[in-house]
Amino acid sequence: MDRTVRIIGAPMDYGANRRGVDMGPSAIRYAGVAAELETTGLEVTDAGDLQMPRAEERDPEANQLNRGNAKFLREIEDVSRRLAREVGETIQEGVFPLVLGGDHSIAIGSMNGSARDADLGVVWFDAHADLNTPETSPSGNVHGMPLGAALGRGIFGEMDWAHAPRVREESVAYVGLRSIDDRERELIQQSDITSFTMSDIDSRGITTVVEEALDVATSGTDGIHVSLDLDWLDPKTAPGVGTPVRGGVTYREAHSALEAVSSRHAETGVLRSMDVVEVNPILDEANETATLAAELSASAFGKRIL
Ligand code: 4U7
Ligand code: MN
Ligand code: MN
Ligand code: MN
Repeated sequence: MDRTVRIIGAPMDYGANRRGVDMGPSAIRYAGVAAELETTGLEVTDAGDLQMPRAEERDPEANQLNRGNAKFLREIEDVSRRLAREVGETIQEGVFPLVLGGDHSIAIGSMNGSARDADLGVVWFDAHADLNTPETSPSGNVHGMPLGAALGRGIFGEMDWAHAPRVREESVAYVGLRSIDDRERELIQQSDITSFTMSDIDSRGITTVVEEALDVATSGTDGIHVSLDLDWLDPKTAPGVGTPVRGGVTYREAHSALEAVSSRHAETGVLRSMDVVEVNPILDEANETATLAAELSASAFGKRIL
């Protein structure tokens, strides 16, 4: 790949119940993400972390909008606006933004930045659908809402920092779902989103499924955003995540999926932006999950393990 990658740390910890994902960017850097990426011949720069107040210093219920249950919405708005600007400017410079989370609510900012000058397809590697809104969320945790936000569902439709009008349902593909809320299931069924569950991977294989997801996201768009939630993997392989769900993809499947992304990019230059989220080193053993996050990022950019 001929591009420079800029690492952007987004130590957001407002979107989930269990504190610790704010250490994700440090843990992934410590695991050697820059060196991993450089093995593929890429130039790598690091923009450092976006500054944000610690969740403990804020009241999750303060300054809330008068509808819905979303926690820390004002703080998340502030970070999302700044992250979107940084991602948008990075792409304009011809540099590839790799955003390290932080909880998955950072994807609101990444997708808004990436979709500023482009119709954007999205491939969402996750155990969860993240399609809730403040009206449907059972938890109020915004890490379960970033796709609902980008697609402008519910009150997110009124929020310009959340809604990314150039991300359309028909260009969004889930890969690896296995934990969906009842309301989300209805929303997915009524929507034009394509969803590949774990059973699809069981029966059809990771390669076929990822190729089809890439077809969905690239068709009629200018490029794609890849969002990688580490809880997509099986918790035996990636224990350091806030919301583990049994029955996820294996180490091999994860690598082959991200390698398929890099092959598609090598053919058609489709990859615009990526985020790697939900690494919680507090819950981890020997920084295993962050190491995996670093390796998988390199796979997305062309590193091959035999
Ligand atoms: B993650 C959940 F209710 N759906 O909304 C919610 F099960 O970014 C979980 O994918 C969300 O890790 C998980 O709180 C968000 C819950
Ligand atoms: Mn998840
Ligand atoms: Mn997620
Ligand atoms: Mn999670």
